[in-house]
Amino acid sequence: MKANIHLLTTVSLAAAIVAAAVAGGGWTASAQTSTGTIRGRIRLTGKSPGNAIIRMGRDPKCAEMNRGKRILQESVVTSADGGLANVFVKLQGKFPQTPVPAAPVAVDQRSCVYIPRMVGARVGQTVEIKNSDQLLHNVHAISDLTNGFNVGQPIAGLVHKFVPKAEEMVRVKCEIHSWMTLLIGVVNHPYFAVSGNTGSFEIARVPPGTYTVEAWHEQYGMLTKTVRVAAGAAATVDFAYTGAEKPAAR
Ligand SMILES: [Cu+2]
Repeated sequence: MKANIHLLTTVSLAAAIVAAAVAGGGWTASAQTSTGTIRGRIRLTGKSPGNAIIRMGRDPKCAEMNRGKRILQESVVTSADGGLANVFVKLQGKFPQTPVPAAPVAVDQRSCVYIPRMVGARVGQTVEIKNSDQLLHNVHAISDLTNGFNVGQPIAGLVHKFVPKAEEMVRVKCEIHSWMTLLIGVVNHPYFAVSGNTGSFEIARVPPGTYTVEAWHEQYGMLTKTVRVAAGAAATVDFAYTGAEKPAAR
């Protein structure tokens, strides 16, 4: 009987340590060994269609800020060996609630483009959209759910704080400068990433299990793959778009 009580205490203590690690949201030793990592690379196997030159003449102030530069859309951004950037990767499904990061996701409007073009945010996490240009931008979020808003930012330094309420890919545009596009992937859990300039991505601290990984690109839409994540290990999931995929609806 005494042994049983001792065992119960030990188990409770272990559970408490795990709970504390999760609540803290930090990268602790126990989180490293009790969870796994998903790494991968996204490629465009077909020829890149290239990106259109942005004609900023509609707003002379934008044209002036970019004088002498050739500013391209970033619809299909590839590296020399075919890595595809700005692909939103996430795990499908529901997960136990974890704390939403206190740090905001920052987006800038600078020289009449959004920087970066794609970000990810948790439901309930603040997204700060700043205007660094001394001119009027209009920030218009298009949502099928409850993430929509439409605000004007007439001067430099203004920051619009937006707290997404529902999981969705939110497209943000500027009604004044039609070429401006921002994509905010809103997710209910922390298991998401945006592919970088080499097409690589990493999702850390994933609870062990089998998942469907979803990749979404604004021109080529969605691809999915199944992955098995083991504690203390890294699983690899690569995606390849041919370039013949139909444009995504949003
Ligand atoms: Cu604008």
